Amino acid sequence: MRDNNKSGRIVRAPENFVAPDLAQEITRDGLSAERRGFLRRSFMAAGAALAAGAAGRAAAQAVGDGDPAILNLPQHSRTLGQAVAANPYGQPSKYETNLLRRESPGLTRVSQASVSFTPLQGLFGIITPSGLHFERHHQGWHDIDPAQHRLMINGMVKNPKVYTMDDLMRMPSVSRMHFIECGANTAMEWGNVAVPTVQYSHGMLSCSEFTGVPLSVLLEDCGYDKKNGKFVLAEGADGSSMTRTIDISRALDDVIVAWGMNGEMLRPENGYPLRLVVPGVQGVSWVKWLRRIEVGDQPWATKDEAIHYIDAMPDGSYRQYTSTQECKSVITTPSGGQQLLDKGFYNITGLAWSGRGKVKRVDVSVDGGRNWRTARLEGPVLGKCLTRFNIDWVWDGGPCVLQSRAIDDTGYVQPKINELRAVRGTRSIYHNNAIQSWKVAETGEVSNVQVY
Ligand SMILES: Nc1nc2c(c(=O)[nH]1)N[C@H]1C(S)=C(S)[C@@H](COP(=O)(O)O)O[C@H]1N2
Ligand SMILES: [Mo]
Repeated sequence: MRDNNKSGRIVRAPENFVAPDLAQEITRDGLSAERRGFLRRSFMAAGAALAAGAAGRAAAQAVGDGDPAILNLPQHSRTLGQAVAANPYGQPSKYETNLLRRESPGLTRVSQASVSFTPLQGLFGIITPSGLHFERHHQGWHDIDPAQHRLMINGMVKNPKVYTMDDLMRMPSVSRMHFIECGANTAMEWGNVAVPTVQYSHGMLSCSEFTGVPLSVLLEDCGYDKKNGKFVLAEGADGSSMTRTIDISRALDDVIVAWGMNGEMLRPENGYPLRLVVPGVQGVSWVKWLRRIEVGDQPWATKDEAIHYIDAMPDGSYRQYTSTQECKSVITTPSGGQQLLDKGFYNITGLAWSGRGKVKRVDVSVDGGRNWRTARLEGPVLGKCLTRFNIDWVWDGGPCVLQSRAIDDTGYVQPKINELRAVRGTRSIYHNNAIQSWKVAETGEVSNVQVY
């Protein structure tokens, strides 16, 4: 195994960057005992291990080794199980209770204006279970009575209208799978390594199937001013006065006024009964508890676009109205806080996405970016949606650095952290789409590092 320290500078997370209660969470975080076991059990069976290379030691036992868990008929094979509808709204197994969205202690002063992060390290495929969708509220969430909720469309329109939920749900609807990423995802990592796990570094990211009426249908219905209507403003019904400007070409393209998420109504935390879905655009524009759309001829310069959600540039200026989430990827297993239990075969897996279209290719390096191999993309590969990738790897037990690099169908290549810093500086909060590095130590411990 090469010593990566010779060419790349590897900076370990300084211990004091992890708040004490956060440090405590790392041990509880993400991996249940079962899932840790999964890392060990994911060694391939004998035949495949041979194909994967001589280093792969088959971890599964040969039949006849006498494992009592397979030789003895367990209680559940000999008794009557529970009745249907014992649990009318299904819940995860009691063995999976460690998989939770989590708040980063001390990140914000109050929990009503905060974030809970999706546990990416424990999820498969591309869909985020609705109960684990990340949350970002500026003024807390409400469970709004849909019978009382209204959507008004006004401004530069011939016929301003107020819609009830029933009115909206009678209209022709579409269902599409899209990711949502907060513009501040990975914000803590601009200057240095700051958080221990992928849940905290990348967990302001979720992906769902959303159902609703295209905004273009509603704008047509109200007779928007096709000559002078250049922008729309979306406004939420919570106390945060959340408002964002969206240009009309995007509004007419793929924006959805959505009530459905993963086959059921939106969860209250995610905007029930109505939210805007703005594919490829940072989360803040996905206005929740949507109550008003105004058509206008110029951007509104509201607080959430003039002084918040702006990019601090290295020359001291600020960039407003950045919206598209650039191409990005991250390895979710193995990732920070996880532990490889033995050398041998592993299937490295992660997520890639682009706010500009489809993911074309994902490369994976296990030597800190010197050599790259192309990963498998698991289907479906959809535009402005998460794409799951995986690649086989035989760990020889030596220290190494794992990275993924995504390329989208515009040809844009996800940058290294130092490349991004060269053009964006380090004072920024938003839009950090740099390549993520995970260091695997000889002990099998995986930690967050930055490799230049
Ligand atoms: N009305 C309203 N809409 C809102 C917000 C909010 O606080 N109020 N937060 C925004 C931000 S910053 C993000 S990242 C996304 C988060 O959506 P989620 O909570 O469903 O993950 O909602 C956006 N829409
Ligand atoms: Mo956000």
